[in-house]
Amino acid sequence: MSSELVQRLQAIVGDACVLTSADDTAPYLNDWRGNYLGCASAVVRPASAAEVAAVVKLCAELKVPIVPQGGNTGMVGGSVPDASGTAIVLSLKRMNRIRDIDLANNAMTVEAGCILQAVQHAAQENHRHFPLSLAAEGSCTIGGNLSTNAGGTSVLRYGNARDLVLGIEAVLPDGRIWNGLKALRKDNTGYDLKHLLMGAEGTLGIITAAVLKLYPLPRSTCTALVAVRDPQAAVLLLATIQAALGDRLSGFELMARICLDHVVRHFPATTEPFSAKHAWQVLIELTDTRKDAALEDALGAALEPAFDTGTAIDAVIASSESQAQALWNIREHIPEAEKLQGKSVKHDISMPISRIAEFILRGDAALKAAFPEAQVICFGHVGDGNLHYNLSFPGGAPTAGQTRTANTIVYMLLDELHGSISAEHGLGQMKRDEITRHKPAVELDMMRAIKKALDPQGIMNPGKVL
Ligand code: FAD
Ligand code: 2HG
Ligand code: ZN
Repeated sequence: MSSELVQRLQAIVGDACVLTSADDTAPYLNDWRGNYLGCASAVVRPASAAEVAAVVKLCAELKVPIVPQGGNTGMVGGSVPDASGTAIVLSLKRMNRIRDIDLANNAMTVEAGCILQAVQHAAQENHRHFPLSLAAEGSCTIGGNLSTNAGGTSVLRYGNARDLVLGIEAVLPDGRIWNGLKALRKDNTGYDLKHLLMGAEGTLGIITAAVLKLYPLPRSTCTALVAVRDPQAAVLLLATIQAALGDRLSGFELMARICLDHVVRHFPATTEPFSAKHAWQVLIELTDTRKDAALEDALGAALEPAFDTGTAIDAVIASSESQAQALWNIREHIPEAEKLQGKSVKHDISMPISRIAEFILRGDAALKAAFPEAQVICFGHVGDGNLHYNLSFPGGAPTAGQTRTANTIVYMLLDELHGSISAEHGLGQMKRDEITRHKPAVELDMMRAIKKALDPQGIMNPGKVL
């Protein structure tokens, strides 16, 4: 069977694009965090939607599971096969063409394997802005971004990945190509099917291309780091800045002191932004499409009352692009610094913004009681109610028992605060019982019905999400 599969895959994509040796396949079989190690009968690298369709048709005929993969930067093991070796990994990386840019329609059609940064640059070269932005943008692909409905650092102004899409093209689990590449801003002709494929983490089909929305290019930017009294002060400051500056606020990122400690320790080129070590800080970004928008003055004025009330206690406003980049570097290096520090338990969670301070207060106390030796690494997209609330154990990697207890503490608190156990990274290989315990039964029933209808054989990324 295996050699029949390999030969027939070779006939579709060519011998060089079916990888089977251990050396060739290794980079596709583990994840960025080093948490999951899988096995596959082959890694297949098609170059077109027609080739993807032929591969999927073959796998449907032979009942071979398919794990779609983009840049393999996911945080939850969604792009890694299980250890059985029965699946193939279908890498979209060769499908990296920008098919079309329609400036009058502010839209760009790209293939799924385009690297996010290449998409941003293509937009910029055409005097447009593609706003999705995350630290993995040099390696993640647009197909992976849409399949995880990625968030990142400009969601509060522009929305999640799914909000940036007008249409998609996808290969369904039976091998049919669905051409949904309409570039329409209004289309109420029944169910909006593209939204089923987005955020499905490759369990309902393979996204092969997308029509993305483009925005006017920002011409003024102001970046600042503001030390705040505590998380409640960060939330108050968010409201103050939003009231004063509206949608010119494009980024609002919270960082606990420990995040800076890790970045400074592991990236020695980093300079401390303040002379004092503050417990909490927010990175603020303002943008405007006008050239001389005087954003620094506007931010200074908005911060004044915050300093008067003690909400804000210190601030640096970048006076050059390189200073702004240095501030962003601190924020963007947090995941890597955390990884260099050792394995951690990650919680990518969301809650109403109004409950963030309460969550941190109660979560910290409960985790401290359960694990006096552990440290909470708290940072994230406060403007979206999305925290990265990770736990690191000085003794080394957390045990399965520690992970489960930490998850229980965090997830129970989130249930009480009407939050979510996965805000932007997806579910991937998260424990099934942990997922089902925190989702209403009727929601799970609808998800299972959709999966069964689209993928009755269960070959698309099995064991993920559901
Ligand atoms: P992969 O990791 O290859 O795949 C992710 C999932 O999508 C898997 O389930 C896979 O099967 C599926 N998939 C991939 N391509 C397709 C396709 N074409 N069709 C169908 N299914 C597909 N995420 C955020 O949301 N916000 C952040 O701020 C953020 N920051 C990060 C910073 C770092 C340093 C790192 C390493 C990761 C970060 N991530 C972040 C997580 C990750 O980068 C995103 O989830 C990204 O969207 C994944 O893209 P990818 O191409 O690497 O997908
Ligand atoms: C970020 O916002 C990413 O930097 C990664 O979503 C979060 O490493 C994490 O926990
Ligand atoms: Zn994030």
